[in-house]
Amino acid sequence: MDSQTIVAPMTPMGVSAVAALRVSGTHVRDVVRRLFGDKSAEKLKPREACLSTARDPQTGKIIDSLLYIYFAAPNSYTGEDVLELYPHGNPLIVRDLLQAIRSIDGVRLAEPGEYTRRAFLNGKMDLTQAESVADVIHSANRAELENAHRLLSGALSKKIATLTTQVKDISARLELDVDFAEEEADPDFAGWQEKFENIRESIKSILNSFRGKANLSRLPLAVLYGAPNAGKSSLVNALLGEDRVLVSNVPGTTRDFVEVRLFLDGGEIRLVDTAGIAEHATDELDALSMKKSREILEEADMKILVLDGNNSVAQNNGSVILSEAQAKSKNLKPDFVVVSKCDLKTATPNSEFRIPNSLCISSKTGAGLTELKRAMNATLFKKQDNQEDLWITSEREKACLEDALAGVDRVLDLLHKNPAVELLAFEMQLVRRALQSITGEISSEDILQSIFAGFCIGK
Ligand SMILES: Nc1nc2c(ncn2[C@@H]2O[C@H](COP(=O)(O)OP(=O)(O)OP(=O)(O)O)[C@@H](O)[C@H]2O)c(=O)[nH]1
Ligand SMILES: [Mg+2]
Repeated sequence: MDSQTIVAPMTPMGVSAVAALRVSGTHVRDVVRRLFGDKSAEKLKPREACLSTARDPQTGKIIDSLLYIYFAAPNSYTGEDVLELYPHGNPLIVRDLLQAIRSIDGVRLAEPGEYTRRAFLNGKMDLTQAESVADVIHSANRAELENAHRLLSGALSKKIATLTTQVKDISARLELDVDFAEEEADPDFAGWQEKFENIRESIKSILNSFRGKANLSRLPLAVLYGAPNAGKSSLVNALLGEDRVLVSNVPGTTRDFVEVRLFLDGGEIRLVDTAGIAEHATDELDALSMKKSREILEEADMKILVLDGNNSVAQNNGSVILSEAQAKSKNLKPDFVVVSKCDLKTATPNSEFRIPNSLCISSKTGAGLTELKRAMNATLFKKQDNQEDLWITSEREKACLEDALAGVDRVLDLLHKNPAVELLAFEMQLVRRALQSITGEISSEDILQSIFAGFCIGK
């Protein structure tokens, strides 16, 4: 393995209260000595937080007063000696500290995912766990995060280990038969067939659970739309709890759609405020705005129609939108209807307006907003049926499982035909190898390269 010591920031470059850097490798003690002095290196104790002043080893200039913790191998994330440093979160300090550590002999900047790669190579985790580290960081909602945690704790590894053992056991029996073939032992083809049918089912069910990588850019999208002046922009501000988008009593205030991020219980979502959709456009710009509103509605996971509860004309207009929606345009069909401005006395929902998914709200008083958020959460973060069970997210693991499944099919085919046991043993070995490569019991430099290249630096 690469004997060089690596260093990288763990936190993004930006201003924050505290930043974090990590050093891993055999030169960790040396780094402590050069930054904090001989005494600090001598009294270095594992897992003890030390407050000290870091100085540039070349110039002796103060870099920062900071906290650091040492983890002695093998009891660290990577399994090597590790030093974590927590300077103030000023990018100038982080750069200076990084530069100072890199200038020490035997230390270089870490490559993406290199800490986790070393953790895998040192047996701290298997490949499914290493891959799930990226999922833990990039999960966009609670369900994904919980799944990532299940993967990280080794839930998939356990399932794969069970399957591998089952295949190994049968292979071992078979190999006995190959060795003692002249004694004409009777291979238990029927029994093995049943076992392989079960293995096949298990592999298929893991394969069917595949969902793709956790991805922050796949946030669910809710779109607010409705007649001009209905109170859409006010609702965006009220949901965010801050004055982010422009509000006025002039219909047509919002021209282009505006996207904001909103946190709901289940996770983060994209919320879009659109230009009001009237029956007729007043001018070319108005027509263009309405066209854009309709376009973004096509992408929406939840379309929320806002009806002006204080304006019967607008409400009728809303009803027009709604009836048009129900009559022909699938795009305008709302998933949820909000009747706005319920703080105003005249704001009573039209009695003919009976829609199951509707709610009266006020952006002024906040009435109904909690219920609206709950409804959005329920639609955008639907509960999964297999909440307790896990799903796989790695294309690589999926490909290995497909290889294993194809192998199992070949084994089953052979078993039907009462084959030569050598052939059967060979196919079983291929199944076993496909399963073992999922957890990385068998892996190659190329595979590791492609897995860890997708990680961020510092992980
Ligand atoms: N009393 C009261 N007034 C509201 C409420 N929500 C919005 N308004 C008022 O209604 C007017 C229109 O609000 P906006 O949020 O700009 O409406 P909009 O739907 O974004 O309008 P366009 O961008 O023109 O399509 C403003 O004068 C708001 O102050 C509410 O809950 N209560
Ligand atoms: Mg607006």
